[in-house]
Amino acid sequence: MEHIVYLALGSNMGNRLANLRAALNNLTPQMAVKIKSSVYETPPWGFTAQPEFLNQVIMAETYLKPQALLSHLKRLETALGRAPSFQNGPRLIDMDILFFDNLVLDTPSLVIPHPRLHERAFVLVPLAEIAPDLVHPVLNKPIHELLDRVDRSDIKLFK
Ligand code: PH2
Ligand code: MG
Ligand code: MG
Repeated sequence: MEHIVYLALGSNMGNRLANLRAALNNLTPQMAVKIKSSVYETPPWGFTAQPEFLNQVIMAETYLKPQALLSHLKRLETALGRAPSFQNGPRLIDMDILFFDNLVLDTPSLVIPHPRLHERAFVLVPLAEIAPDLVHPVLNKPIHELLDRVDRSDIKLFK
């Protein structure tokens, strides 16, 4: 069965744009990227003494199941050169699963929808660009409404 997934990508080390592009190019053949948001430059959230991030959200199709998708993304992050950091610390490339169909999953290794997506303008701004009417399966609110509740003033289009 084909699944629809939304991923958040982030990078704040090295050539950030090249890191996002390399990540997208390497998602295949396990995933087919269908829609890409613009790239945004965003102030670091959580741990602020680090460089600004580039963030992007994509929609893709995949036959992978959630746990296999997570393994695929982790393997790719490592292959692209990501070294261990600390929670919310700097990273060469980060790929997080936001949504997986309408699935609600809560396991020690994987929580779907991403548990903090509704608090993060750096996710909601690019997500609202490509899927404003998508309904969050736990909060039962469309993305554009979730976006209305956060401060998006420091999320800049990157060009
Ligand atoms: N990712 C984090 C922590 N903080 N801040 C921004 N702006 N963008 C991110 O992608 C990000 C972050 C942990 O993954
Ligand atoms: Mg992350
Ligand atoms: Mg991550």
